[in-house]
Order: sequence, then C-alpha cells, then structure tokens
Amino acid sequence: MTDTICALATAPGGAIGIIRISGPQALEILSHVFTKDVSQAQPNTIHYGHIKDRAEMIDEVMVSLFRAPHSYTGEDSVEISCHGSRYILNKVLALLIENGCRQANPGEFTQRAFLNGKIDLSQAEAVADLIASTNRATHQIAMSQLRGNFSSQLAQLREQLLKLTSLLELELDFSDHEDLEFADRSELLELTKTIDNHITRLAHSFETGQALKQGIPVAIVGKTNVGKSTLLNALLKDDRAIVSDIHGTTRDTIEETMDINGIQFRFIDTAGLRKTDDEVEQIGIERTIQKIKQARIVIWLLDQRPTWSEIDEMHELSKGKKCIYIHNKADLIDIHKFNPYILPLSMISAKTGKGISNLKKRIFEEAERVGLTSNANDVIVTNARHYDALTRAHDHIQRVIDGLQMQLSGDLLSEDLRQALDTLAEITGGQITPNEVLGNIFKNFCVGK
Ligand SMILES: Nc1nc2c(ncn2[C@@H]2O[C@H](COP(=O)(O)OP(=O)(O)OP(=O)(O)O)[C@@H](O)[C@H]2O)c(=O)[nH]1
Ligand SMILES: [Mg+2]
Repeated sequence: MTDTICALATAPGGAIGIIRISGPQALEILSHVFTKDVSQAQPNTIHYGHIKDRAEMIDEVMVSLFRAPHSYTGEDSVEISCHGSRYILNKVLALLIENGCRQANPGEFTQRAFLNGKIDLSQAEAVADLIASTNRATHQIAMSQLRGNFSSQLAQLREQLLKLTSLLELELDFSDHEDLEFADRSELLELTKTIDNHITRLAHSFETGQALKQGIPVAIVGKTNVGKSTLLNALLKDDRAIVSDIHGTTRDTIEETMDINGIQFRFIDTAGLRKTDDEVEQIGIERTIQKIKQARIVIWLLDQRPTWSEIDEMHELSKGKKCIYIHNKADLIDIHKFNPYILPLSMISAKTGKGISNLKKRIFEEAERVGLTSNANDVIVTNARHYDALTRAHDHIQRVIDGLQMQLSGDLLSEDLRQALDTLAEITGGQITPNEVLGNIFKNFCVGK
C-alpha cells in the first residue's frame, strides 16, 4: 500500500461533494493543488483555501487532515469538501491523479482500514451494511456489528476453543503416565457442547437476519373476493393491486415492502383460494400455497363465517406459521346480529380503513413474539459468508462431540478443533485471507468508501 488513492466519497448531485485521499503522499499531493502548503500541518485540523490548477482557481474548499494511524484507513488522509458541481469534482479528481494519486477501487478505503488493523473483516462488511441500511432494524444490526459485538462473541468462542485444545493436548502429553488424571472427559464434553450451542445460535440468527434485511414475509390469503388486494392497498396506502368484485381477480402474487415501527415487512397479496378449472388461476393458487410456506406470518382474511372443514383446511395449509385471522368488510356487518366465530379474530374494513392501524400493531407484535425484531446490542448474522463459516465450524465441533462420546483420543480430535478455529477466524479475517476472498467482499462497496 505504497500508493496514494483518491475518490469521490459522496453521491453526485448534492451541494457539497467530498473527495477523499489516503496514502503516504496524501498531504504532499494535496499541497501541490492547494493554495496552502499543508504537508507539515498538524493532524486533525481543517484548512480553508482554494484548489488550483496552476494559475487557475478551481474551487473554494475546506480540507480536513488526518495523520496515520489516527484516520479511517490508518494512513495519512485528507477530505476535501468542494462545491458539488460535477465539473469541479471531476476536475479536482483529475488534478489529484495528475499529481500522483491513483483512482481508488470500490471499498478500497475500508479495505485499507482492515489491512491496517483498524477494523476486522466482519466490521468492514458492517460498514457496507450500514450504508445500505434502510430501516431501524438493519441499521441496528449493522451498528452492533460495526461496534464489534459480533467480533467479541467470536473472540470468546476462540478462547473457549483454545482452552479445549490445550486441555486435550495436556491429556496427550501425559498419556504415558497412567496414574495421572487429567481433565474429566465429561467436563470437556460439556464445554464443547456450550461452544456448539453458541455457534448454532449465531447460525440460526441468519434466518432472522435475512427476514429483517429483505422484509419479514407476511402472506395475505383467503378465499376469492374477501378483500385481500383491498387490504394490501390499505396497508400500503397506495393503489397497488387491482381490486374488483369479480372472483379470482388476482392471479400472480404481488409483493411490497413497508416499514412498521422501524421493521421492514414484505406483504404478499395472493390469488384467492377456490376450486377452479381455469388453468391460469390454478397456477396462481399453487403460488399462493408456495407463499404461505415461505411466509413468517400469515393473515387469513375472511368475509363470512368459515365451516369446520374450512377451518381445518386453513390450519393444514399454514401449519407452523404465525397466523392472524381477520374478518373483513366490517362495514357490512350489523355487530349486534353477528355470530362470533370459533376462531379468535378481529374485525376490519379494508375499504374504509377501520381497524387497519390496530392490525399493523398486531403484525408488529407477532413479529416480536417470534423473535423477528432486534435490539441495539443483538448479534444477528446477516451475511451469507459468515453463515457459511458458522455452519462449517458447527460441523467440526459436532465431530469433536461425537469423538468425545466415542472416547477417541485427543490427537484424533485436535484436527477438527483446529479446523473449527480456522473457520471462525475466516469471519474476522484473523487468518490470512486470500486475495480473491478480499476482492469479492470489497467489490460490492461503493467507490469512495
Ligand atoms: N364493503 C366492503 N367491501 C369491501 C371491503 N374490502 C374489499 N371490498 C370489496 O370486495 C371486492 C373484492 O375485493 P378484492 O380486494 O379485489 O378481493 P380479493 O380478496 O383480492 O379477491 P381476489 O383477488 O379475487 O381473490 C371489491 O369489490 C372490494 O371493493 C370492505 O372492507 N368493505
Ligand atoms: Mg385480489
């Protein structure tokens, strides 16, 4: 990392555009194009001046100076706040390149922060997640990961694995001394199981992480014409789906995301369930059944009292799902004459909007109940690379558990232990990380980060 890199760090079109420079020559190169020589200036200072191309003034700017190792990248760095004109920004970048900078690759500043030991790999990935976060939940997860909560849990697992390794090694070193007794094997087994539980818990959080990232899937299902599409529109406050009194209006599924209390939900309007000879409608109904399977929460919408066999059918189709039973078209019901259902359910009118805000509250509470919301310090795995490593570490630990139970000797277990350690180290980049892995991680970053 002997070269000095530069890039535009802000999205084009704003009033201000920030250009970042990082590397050993950062301050010298800036001084070539700035009205003031800042090559010997104090770190953590801001300077007013002009960017110039020989005699021509390009822009009036503020520059912030940072010195290694106290900067984002851990190198000497500069941030130039220019006016946000595309012409100015391109001109300043061209000037910097002309004076010895190289245009940065996507994520290269963060990659340097990682290589200089400012953050570990999972924290670097959290930076990208933070930039991509669109709601409170994904923001909180990324923040927690960036602050090192995940890293410290991994460090704790590493410590326990090392302890286990040393206990097994001790057993090996003194295995000739039959009269000496070492760590009780059942204690080793307990420790291994504790480690495995922790790894499994982290791996399982991936499903929650995915749901929070992509929106918790909520399927709106029921018979034809009960008002599913009207409900989707009412939830979104948007005329998204076609509504008509013709049975079987919705054929394909319609998905839209929406925020409730900072959690993203993905509502899925589906084709109404009924017996039909229409081939296209039949395909739609099959999709409805697929969507029920993929959903975390199922809203069963009704507009009349269901029969026992219909109730059985609903239970059968949505087995294992969180179900919310709702009676729609409350505006058509004379509440005094209404015969209550066998199912516990609430009333709404998708058409008038009555009961919709209560329904939203209820949906949020159901998500909370199944552990789909997040708190500031929760560690929730959202990254497929991390999930993959955790799953592999779990497999190795599982083999250690089996081995301990079969009374295998320590040397037969140590290989799997070492593999588990290496696999977990891949997450934080503690092991030497191959270039292609690094390339894959950082290529999805924006330039300038
Ligand atoms: N009075 C009243 N009518 C409603 C209400 N909700 C929906 N409707 C009407 O019921 C009819 C069917 O509504 P849709 O939303 O298309 O029903 P759907 O369940 O999506 O129907 P399919 O797509 O055919 O399965 C339309 O004429 C709506 O205007 C309501 O709360 N009250
Ligand atoms: Mg519909």
